[in-house]
Amino acid sequence: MTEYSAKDIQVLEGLEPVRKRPGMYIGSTDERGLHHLVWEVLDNAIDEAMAGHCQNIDVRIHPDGSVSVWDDGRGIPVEKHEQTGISAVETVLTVLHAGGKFGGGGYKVSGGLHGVGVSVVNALSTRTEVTVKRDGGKYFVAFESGAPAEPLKRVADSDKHSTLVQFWPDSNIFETIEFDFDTIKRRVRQQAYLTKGVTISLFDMRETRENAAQFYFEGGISSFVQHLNEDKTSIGPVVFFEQELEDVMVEVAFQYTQEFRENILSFANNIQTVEGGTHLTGFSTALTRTLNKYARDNGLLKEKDPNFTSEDVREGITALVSVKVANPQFEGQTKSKLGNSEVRTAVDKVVSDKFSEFLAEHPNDAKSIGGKCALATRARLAARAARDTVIRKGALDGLNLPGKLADCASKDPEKSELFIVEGDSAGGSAKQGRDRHTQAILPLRGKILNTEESRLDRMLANTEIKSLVVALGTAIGDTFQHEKLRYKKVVIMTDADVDGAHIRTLLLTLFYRHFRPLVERGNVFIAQPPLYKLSKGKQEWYAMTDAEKDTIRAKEDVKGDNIQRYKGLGEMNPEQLWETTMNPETRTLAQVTVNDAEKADHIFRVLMGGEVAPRRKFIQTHAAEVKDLDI
Ligand code: 0RA
Repeated sequence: MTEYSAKDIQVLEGLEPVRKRPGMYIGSTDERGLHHLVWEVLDNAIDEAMAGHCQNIDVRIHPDGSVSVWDDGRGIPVEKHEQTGISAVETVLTVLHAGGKFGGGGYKVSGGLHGVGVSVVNALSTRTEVTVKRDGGKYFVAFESGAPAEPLKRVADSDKHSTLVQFWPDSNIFETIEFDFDTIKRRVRQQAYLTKGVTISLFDMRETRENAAQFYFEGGISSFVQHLNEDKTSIGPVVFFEQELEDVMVEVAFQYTQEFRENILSFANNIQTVEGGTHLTGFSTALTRTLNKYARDNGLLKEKDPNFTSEDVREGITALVSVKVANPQFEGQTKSKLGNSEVRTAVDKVVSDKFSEFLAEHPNDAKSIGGKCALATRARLAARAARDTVIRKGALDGLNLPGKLADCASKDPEKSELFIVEGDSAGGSAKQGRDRHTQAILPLRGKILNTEESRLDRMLANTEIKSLVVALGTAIGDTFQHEKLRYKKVVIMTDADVDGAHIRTLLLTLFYRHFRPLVERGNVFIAQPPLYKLSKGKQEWYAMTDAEKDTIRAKEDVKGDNIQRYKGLGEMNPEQLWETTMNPETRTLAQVTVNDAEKADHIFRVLMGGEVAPRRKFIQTHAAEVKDLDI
């Protein structure tokens, strides 16, 4: 250690801010922040692939809690830097933002957004090991909490070139250090689609879930669009354009579907730009202009008809817009909005030119795409008319709270909670058990709540949904106002059986599609009623899971028939419901994330949508998971 003490101090000073305020560097220290570490390391390997130096990437989740990323790129340089006396690889691992500062413009394009660098990963890990093969040798270096632990040494000869980074996230920093296979798989798949010619393998080596996936997509982003549309009914083929224009590499793939919603993903240098930006604007403008011109020229729009709006031409589209640009400017709240104005012009021109050409050369596809836009326009006008009627009737008038709603006394949204309860009987228990100052109860009859394939106008005609919308106070669709939300917490409370799960999925889908800001701002929760009640004499225990039940049973020596399995909320009396599920002091609430809601939306589409094949596949795949199917 003595040999390293001086540098230690320097390094610790360098990385200390990261350990002090991890959120500033990786956004958060929850599950998301944890996975950010993987993205950071993976992005480095992807950069090497984008520069054309790497064909294979291998990601592993290890049983000891670490993740490793291996690539067969050039290898991080290992030679000593003249001035600092530290090797390049050690610099990259210990100096903030050092990632791209050496190597003399090795990358034509580089991510640059997550560019916080792998040193951040190092700082937030108890241990990080790097193995590099290059320059005829195999080299190894290790760090602990960002500080050098084992100096760089040449451990063997090798004629190969590769980089292996393995890190053990610090449980003192992260709320959880459990990596999620599906989350990583989604990301790996996405990156593989975006990076032509690279094969990315993913292995989950934890004993509990032997799992592997490998991704290689010859078709690049066209395959991605195809994948996204797997369980939708498509209109026309996947359209793909690719062109480099004024130093901007533009790749666009899209396909129309019979869905109502659009699903447009945009990327700059392989980094998803969730807030959009100039590439998206360019795409949307060109799409609208081109389709309007086509519709006018071909008599689809008559002289008196107004133009398609950009919403009309995006209805049902699944699109991927990916650009590579030398100096990406990332703006916006989460630095995920592309700002380069030259990109707008480039994307606009590529899409205008090539899409006009496509429409001229494929008259049948052109006809069905044009028809879809015309349908979207008619539906938009009809929905507006219907909504106006509903609003005029006063149905959404805030003053007309639904009769079934047992509102709370408090009018302060910060203090108020809305429980959406399945069924009238559970609703009764909840009304009696609640704290009437702060807790409102809205019983819904679940079966009626089938919103799939429904448009806004039809949804608002559904009394159950109307009650919910009025109770929330926010209105819906393009008149939605988050400030009007009457309850800070909106809690879905359903039975712990298959029907309950179904209704929960329905409600989550509804929130995801029509009240997304509530999900994004963390207003939506799922109540966690207990699965079991155990009793012995006058003592009682509640268990949320099977495991918990077993523990209590062993510890308290509770015999067989003193264990009650709750099938429905209605089986609990009001006091029990309050105590176990509603009392803020003792209850557990699960906050719904956009990710959860997105999953529910997907499940819902598969289960309720028009396509039969994906539904059969889903049911076959998940049949084993349905344990208590009471029919
Ligand atoms: C800078 C320069 C060179 C390679 C890399 C960085 C590099 C970094 C990572 C991170 C993960 N895998 C990587 N592979 C390569 C190239 C220097 C040269 O050989 O010219």
